[in-house]
Amino acid sequence: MLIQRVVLAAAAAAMLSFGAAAPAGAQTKMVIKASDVHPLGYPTVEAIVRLGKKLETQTNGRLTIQMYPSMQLGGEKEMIEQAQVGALQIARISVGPVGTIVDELNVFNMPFVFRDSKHMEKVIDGEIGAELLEKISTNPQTRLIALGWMNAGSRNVYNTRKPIRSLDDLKGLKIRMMGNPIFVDTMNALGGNGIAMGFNELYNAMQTGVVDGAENNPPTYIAQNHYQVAKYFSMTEHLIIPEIFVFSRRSWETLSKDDQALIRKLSREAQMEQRELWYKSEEESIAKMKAAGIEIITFPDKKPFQDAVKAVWDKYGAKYAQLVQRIQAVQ
Ligand code: GTR
Repeated sequence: MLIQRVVLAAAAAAMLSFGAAAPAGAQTKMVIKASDVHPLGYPTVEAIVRLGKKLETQTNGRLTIQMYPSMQLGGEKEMIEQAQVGALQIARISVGPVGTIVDELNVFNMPFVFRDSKHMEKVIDGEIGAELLEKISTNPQTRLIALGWMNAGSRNVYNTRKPIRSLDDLKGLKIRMMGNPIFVDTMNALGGNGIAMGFNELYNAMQTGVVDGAENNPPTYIAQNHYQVAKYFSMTEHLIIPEIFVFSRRSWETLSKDDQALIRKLSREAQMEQRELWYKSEEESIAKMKAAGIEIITFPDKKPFQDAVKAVWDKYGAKYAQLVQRIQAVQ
């Protein structure tokens, strides 16, 4: 509670100073606050830091990005709220929570919707990616401008109790999922017990046994020290969810058209550069997992998992059928 109040007070103060520094359309000096749940050096954080450096150079220091990493401004829900009121300018978040605001985005939150990471990249780089960014930016409820996508690999189940080698092993395990009913339903369909919870509460929840595990990509598992408490990692790859970075619409409207165009151009570059950082980080994280003695269980045949989530497709699939067809057609 106290922490929340402090964060909100800091956010309100920042909002005032941002508003004062940037009257509409003026080419004023501006410090753009960016936030991420991950630490400095993590691919998504680094991509925005690099974007900031380019922005600073190309505007002769007029526009700069100040990064608040490691959940300094709270979890993703809090980051979205702060960006909506203009207390934060750039929030790098998962598409998971965005789907609860703009339903079309949920197509990317469906289990096994992409064939692999490369397929997902083709989709986000192309027409569908552009359309979905536009949906976020033009939806009056979001109060956000969507700037670009990032790669977050695939999500895998890990837990503190035992190696999961089959669907049966998941039975009875409480697995934390991101706050979106699709994810809870997905975990339940896989046989586990899906529990929606903020990312900022997860480490403690695993440590104290409130949940038995979670699901995420290897870089998150390492960067957030989850491997220290949950030692069994199963490569289920049930979700491939891209990340997104958004700009506060309220702050965006105070930027000149030229500044907006420059930020858009650099965002596209960040989108393409981030994936190089991503693949490197994925490799390094898997090496660290092995060095830490983590048992990594792989599944050459994913069919049992794909069959298990049919219930999720039956429940939500029809809404996204057209988009899914277009996604599948992307080669
Ligand atoms: C990570 C992602 C975060 C956050 C987190 C989660 O992979 O980078 O943005 O969404 O997962 O599980 O909440």
